[in-house]
Amino acid sequence: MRTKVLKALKESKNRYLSGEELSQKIGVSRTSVWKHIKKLKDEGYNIESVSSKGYRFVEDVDLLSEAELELAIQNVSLIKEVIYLKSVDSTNTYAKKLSDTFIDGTLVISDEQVEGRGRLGRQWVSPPGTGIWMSMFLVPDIAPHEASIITQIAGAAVTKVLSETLGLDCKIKWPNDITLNGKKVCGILTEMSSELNCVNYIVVGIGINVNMEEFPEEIKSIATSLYIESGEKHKRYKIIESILKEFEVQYTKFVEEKDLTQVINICRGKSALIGNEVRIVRRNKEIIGQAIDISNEGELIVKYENGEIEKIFSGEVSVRGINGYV
Ligand code: BTX
Repeated sequence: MRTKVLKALKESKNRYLSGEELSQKIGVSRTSVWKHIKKLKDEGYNIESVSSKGYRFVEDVDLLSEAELELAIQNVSLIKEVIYLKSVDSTNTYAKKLSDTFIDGTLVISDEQVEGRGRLGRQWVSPPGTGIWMSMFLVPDIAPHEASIITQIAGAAVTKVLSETLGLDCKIKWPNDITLNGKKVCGILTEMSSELNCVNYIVVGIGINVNMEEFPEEIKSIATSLYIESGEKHKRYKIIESILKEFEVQYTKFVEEKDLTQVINICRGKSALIGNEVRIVRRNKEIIGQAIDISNEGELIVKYENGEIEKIFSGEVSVRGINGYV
């Protein structure tokens, strides 16, 4: 119901909506309207109440709330349910812990993560109020060995939105990071529970640094945010909605038709690695090679100094650029 109140207020732009108008539009009592408005104000929405005129949405703020996220998923049929948390250890951990109770297409979003996770037990810094920390719980009918491509589907979706909608020239550092001007702006962590031949579930965790003005000392040299690179603050809910829509299109094409054409085109076209020297770290052994392409199945193709060519599956190795972060 609160979602409907928020929607009506947003749609009326600067115009006042009387309590009567709102209650008729939504089909609840005026007291109930008042309660929802109060709750929205408590959450931080700037809503003006004038006794003779009614309510007015003063300005759109960068706020995440259950009502806002319900609106964001309205046109994304892949997402069936959204869970919004003010703070959590990690949205991926949360989804995995509650996997028995979750349905396919559950989205968990938190304003803050206090134990955000990267790959191989690394930490993901996730302060409140500034980033997108979200996990999609999905139950695709695919084989376990196909699951790693989901990271690249998510990466392609984020990249498309950041470049086409926000006009930012981002790159994909295969397989799971997105960079802006050589620094990391987004990380993706896909985790899976499976049997030998079937996937029980997949959790796709996406972390995007949106409005941070600075980063802790330990990651300052490698991390950046959309705000730092664009000089503009962004509304997180808008970015979330665009990414979910784009992810839905590409994910469905893959799961239903095994079609990865667009995803691979984006991963190739926006690759931070192709044409560059990379250091392949495998079981503490390092080999230098040149990233020459990404295969149609999403593997990184590397050529070594001895002329040997290898296709690398994601997760198998750690890939680092020779100069600086990428
Ligand atoms: P990764 O292992 O590729 O990157 C982790 C490394 O990135 C860290 O060791 C650190 O050097 C650096 N780092 C940490 N925090 C940040 C940050 N905010 N911005 C840029 N660099 C950083 C990448 O792992 C995958 C991250 C996935 C995060 C999402 S958020 C929602 C979901 N929940 C969760 O716990 N993880 C995922």
